[in-house]
Amino acid sequence: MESDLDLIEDGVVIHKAAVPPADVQLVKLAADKAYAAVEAVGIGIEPEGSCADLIKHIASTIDWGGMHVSQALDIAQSSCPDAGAAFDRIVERVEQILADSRRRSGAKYREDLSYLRRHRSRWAGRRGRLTPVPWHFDAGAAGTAEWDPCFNVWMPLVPVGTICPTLEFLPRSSFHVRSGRFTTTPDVGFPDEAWVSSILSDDLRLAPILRPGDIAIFDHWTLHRTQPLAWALRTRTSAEIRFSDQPFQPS
Ligand SMILES: O=C(O)CCC(=O)C(=O)O
Ligand SMILES: [Fe+2]
Repeated sequence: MESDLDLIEDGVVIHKAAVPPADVQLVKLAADKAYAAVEAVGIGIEPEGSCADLIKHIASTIDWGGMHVSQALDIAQSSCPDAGAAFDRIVERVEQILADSRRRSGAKYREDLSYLRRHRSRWAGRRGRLTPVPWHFDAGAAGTAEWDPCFNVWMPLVPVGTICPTLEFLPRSSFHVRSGRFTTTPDVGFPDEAWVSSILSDDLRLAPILRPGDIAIFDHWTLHRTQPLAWALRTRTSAEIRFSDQPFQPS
């Protein structure tokens, strides 16, 4: 089921029940395993096995709450062997949805630009900290400008929009950027608050309530942020799966 927004015109579209919740659940199990392995390093437990170096590397960079989806699947491979195939099915399905939303052939999955991200609940205390992301354009903040056209398929692994933050979007912001109306747009990812307030005043904001299986697809010039919630009661894990017409070329 598709929302009445249009990806081309509005820069964001919501698809409910886009992918099977059972596949999302398998990816969530893998994510939970990978985060558990990485967080164990934080409390002094040495990782073992073939992914030990990878786990230690992620542990040293996990401050922002993220790791590559492919890294999580690798780490969890032995305990969740079906998660990789579940993720492949998800990618195949969203490539089709993306193609339909663009009314042209779909962009290709970019493993190198795709991440899991975890926000701690406020109750996590010393085990973690909240990692809300302020208003930004992925083109700058996620470094995807050079891969235009580029889309983020945002897929929460838990229900979001009530007790866990969803994303908040400014629909049509990509249209304004591309048509030059936002002339003060900095080409860096995070515009300053004053600039954001000046363009937000008369525009619709969208903070969709989503369940596992639902996705939000948005252009990398669509302004968005973590939904500000006074109380985030649960840890929220989500996948940001990026697609571009330009395939990744490993150097
Ligand atoms: O997880 C969040 O709240 C922010 C995610 C985000 O900005 C993104 O996926 O591009
Ligand atoms: Fe983003």
